[in-house]
Amino acid sequence: MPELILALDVTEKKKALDIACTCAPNLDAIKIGYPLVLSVGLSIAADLEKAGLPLIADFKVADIPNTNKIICDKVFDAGFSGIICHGFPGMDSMKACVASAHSHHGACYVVAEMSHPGGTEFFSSGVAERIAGNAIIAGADGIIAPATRPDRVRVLRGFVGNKKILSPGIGAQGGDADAVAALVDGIIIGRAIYEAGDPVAATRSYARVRRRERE
Ligand code: OMP
Repeated sequence: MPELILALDVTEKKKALDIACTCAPNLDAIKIGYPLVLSVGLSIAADLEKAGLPLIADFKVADIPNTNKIICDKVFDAGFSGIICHGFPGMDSMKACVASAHSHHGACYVVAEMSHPGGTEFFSSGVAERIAGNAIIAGADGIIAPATRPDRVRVLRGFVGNKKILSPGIGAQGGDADAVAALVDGIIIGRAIYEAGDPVAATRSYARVRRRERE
């Protein structure tokens, strides 16, 4: 039963809060990142508390361990309960994110393979598999894997076992929720919801997928 995670990549505070609060009953979490935080500030995390949902910070953290720790500590202190980091900087960098997340009772997700067409340029030839495996060794709570390539999600599942797979790329990027719902723990959807004429109806349209049991 995958969770439905809204990628709230809007750049206006009022719009962000309106969409978050009206769609919240049909969502499981909200992911925000650079578009919203650079537009309105990190304090949006506190503002979004009224939506009553877990907040995942998508900063795709990718630095040396010390800088990663500082970034992650700031994120969790601001009220987030999850962080997304990159795995390519290495095990020590990932571990710094995981340690910060767990010391704040939060979760850390590592990007294993990206969903856009260019995502196969460097994440191919076994790199995604290595990142996924290392993410689990580092103690991460899960990985990000592309809904645009369900076959790759299947392969990556073999490297992460029962850890979570959160999967973006549905809708605007061409991925099909039905094709990955049985394979993943969370589907991440942005434009198909926040650019819809009726975001609440768009969110509700995924209720059927949220209820689906894993095969
Ligand atoms: P939409 O394409 O509008 O549904 O948004 C997808 C969201 O997932 C955006 O916030 C992306 O930054 C994010 N995302 C990807 O699209 N692909 C990835 O490989 C990884 C992410 C992510 O880490 O969330």
